[in-house]
Amino acid sequence: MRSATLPADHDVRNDWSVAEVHTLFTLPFNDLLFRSHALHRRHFDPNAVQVSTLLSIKTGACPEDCKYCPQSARYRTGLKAEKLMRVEEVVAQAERARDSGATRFCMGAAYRSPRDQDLEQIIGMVKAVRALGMETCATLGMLTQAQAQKLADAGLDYYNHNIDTSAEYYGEIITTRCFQDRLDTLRHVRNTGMHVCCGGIIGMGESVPDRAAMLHTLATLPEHPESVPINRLVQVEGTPLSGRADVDPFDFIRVIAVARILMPRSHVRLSAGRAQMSDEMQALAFFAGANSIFYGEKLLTTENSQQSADRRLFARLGIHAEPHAAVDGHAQVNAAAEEHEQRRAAT
Ligand code: SAM
Ligand code: DTB
Ligand code: SF4
Repeated sequence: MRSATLPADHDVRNDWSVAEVHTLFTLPFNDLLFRSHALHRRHFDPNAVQVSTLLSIKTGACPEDCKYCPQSARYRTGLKAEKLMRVEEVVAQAERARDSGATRFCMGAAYRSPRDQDLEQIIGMVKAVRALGMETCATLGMLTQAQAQKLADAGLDYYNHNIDTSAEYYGEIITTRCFQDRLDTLRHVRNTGMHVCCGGIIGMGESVPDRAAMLHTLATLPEHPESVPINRLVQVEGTPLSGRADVDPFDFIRVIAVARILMPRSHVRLSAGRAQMSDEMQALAFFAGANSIFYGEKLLTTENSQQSADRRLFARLGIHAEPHAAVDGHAQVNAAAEEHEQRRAAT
């Protein structure tokens, strides 16, 4: 372990080797969690979790063939397709989310890539949601450099674009685009200075080396994504991936812990799949380093944990919602972690 006297910036590396990441996955569970939790405390208030709400602003009828996704037009899941929402409807939903305690609002659209005329409408949403004082995130599929720039100019804080799995396993899950397409969009987003939100899905039949390779790709990008969603596959009947055995909960927690160690200053989000997790499993995920959740009745098209259950869980664990990091997410979060350490030292 690194010495506690080293500056916290020393923990941030972009030169991880695949072998190092593999080694982390083979650590005994307690050793891995001890290490990830220690790092988590150095960089964040360990009792604060960011609360984010998701909204599907354009649902279903997607031309892509992602085998996990209920929104692909190729699978019969019974999902009703819906056109791009109007700006006023989106703002009303964002207000509701803000009033129930969310500080961040993520708008998702089932596109391979957005049409320029739709992007104009979405830009209207970004501006209006930002005006409510919320952090904004959008996930709209592949973007050209010019499209990414338009979103950045509109003030979008984060763009979500997941790599989902390893480069090696990608072709087993999606055939209508390739891994490099994802990396290209991520580069376009990064070039604009927007924050990057990028993670993946666990439970699609991938191997542990695939999980290690996925996290290795994220942790060796020129800059770590500021937000790293780790989804547990939500199995939707009619999609090719439904009916699989669930991932072992401890194996899922290992992914959270390794993500925390590799990207110590990023928010690691315990994303899809919480509705199927016990409170104990979620508590372990927070201990391992997860510090962001989706809060609200729905994810995009599937059920999320009940809001009342989340409020009870936070109260039982003494967790509070992280305040909105308006200007520089990292700087504010580090300040919060320092404050927490001072409070702890004083008691
Ligand atoms: N169409 C855009 C794209 O693919 O980038 C944006 C929306 S897409 C639904 C956003 C992400 O949701 C996917 O990259 C995937 O990681 C996640 N996702 C979709 N279906 C899921 C499922 N059944 N279980 C877990 N995560 C899922
Ligand atoms: C992410 O990584 N997970 C979210 C968000 N980013 C867009 C989406 C989860 C979707 C789960 C399946 C559904 O509700 O359709
Ligand atoms: Fe379309 Fe995105 Fe679903 Fe893939 S994950 S089918 S691109 S909505």
